[in-house]
Amino acid sequence: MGRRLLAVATVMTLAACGGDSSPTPTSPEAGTPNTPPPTTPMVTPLRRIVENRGLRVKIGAAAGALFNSTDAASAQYMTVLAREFNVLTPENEMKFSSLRPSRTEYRYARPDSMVTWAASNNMLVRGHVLVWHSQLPNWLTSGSWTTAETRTLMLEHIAAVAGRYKGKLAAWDVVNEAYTDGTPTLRPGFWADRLGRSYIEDAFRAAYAADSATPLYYNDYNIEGLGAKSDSVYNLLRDLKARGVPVHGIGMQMHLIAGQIPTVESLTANFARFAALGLKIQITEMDVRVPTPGTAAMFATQADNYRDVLNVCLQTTACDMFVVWGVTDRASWIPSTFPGQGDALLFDRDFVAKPAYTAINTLLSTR
Ligand code: 9MR
Repeated sequence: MGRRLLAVATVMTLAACGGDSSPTPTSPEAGTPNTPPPTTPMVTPLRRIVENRGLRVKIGAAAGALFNSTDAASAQYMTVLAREFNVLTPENEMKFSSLRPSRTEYRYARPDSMVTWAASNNMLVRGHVLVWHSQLPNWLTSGSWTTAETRTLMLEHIAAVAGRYKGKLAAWDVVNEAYTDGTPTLRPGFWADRLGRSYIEDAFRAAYAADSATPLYYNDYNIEGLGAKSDSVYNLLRDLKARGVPVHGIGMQMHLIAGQIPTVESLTANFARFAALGLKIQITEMDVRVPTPGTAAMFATQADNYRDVLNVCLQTTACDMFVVWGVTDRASWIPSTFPGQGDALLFDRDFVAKPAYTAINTLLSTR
């Protein structure tokens, strides 16, 4: 698919540069401030390109277990996260099961620390996620709730969590993955089974009531190109918009397989039809998995795929954010979910920038 940038074959060289306006990064592990870290690319970091050039599209990463942890790689992780990205999405920390060990207890310490750290690093935060069928606590899923009680549980969760972060987020994923794959219908699950399809609009209205200033997103996967599932989501959002439900954007997760992504034409046409509904578009969880260990050829294909998707976003006025689902191949959801696959991110296990990094850095630099 598409042209291949010459640059993608070259793994980034290993010296410091830091970019026009950013200080020369130093490695927290290197000990001596004048010793550049071994994996700092000799290019302007992604966020600095975006900021220096005033590009519309912000560039982000999901932050997960390595964020401020005791893991030996955490310091380097934090350095790369702050250096390269100006958006942070908590990978799991704002999910129902993470936040609420019981109906009355809320554990905000870790997501709060991410929001505070992001602000101090001049980064935006995407809130993820208010209503999803997955990562729900046992006290909730094993309870025998009436329909009315279930609805109250959903609404009180949204009011509390969206209220907590009111004014602090750049977006909320309000409803996540409401449609099945294959022949897309409403996905069965805790909320849908008890509340039916109306839970979707009720969730958006409740999020708006709690925080009317933050753009509210529907987020899903396998909806990036034209197809039966994106048709279903398109019809849902068209209906919600027509009835005045406060939904402002569509999150295209973009969990892709190298070499098997939708065509640029399909992505472009699909983005255009959602934009025509008056919706913003954000790429919310991009990764491009390869069979592991990845080969140079697969990483070149992966780089093409990253570049093509970013380019569609750059060319679609409504698309204003490009978020990757993790920082380093050292920490990704993929190997445990798809054994034998992984290496899907921009930095390898040692935080060395991969051809995919070079491809998007070059694209941003030449836009
Ligand atoms: O990356 C997340 C992983 O650590 C969790 O174990 C998993 C639980 O289902 O969720 C992963 O993130 C998902 C995201 O919240 C929604 N879209 C799909 C992502 C990958 O599964």
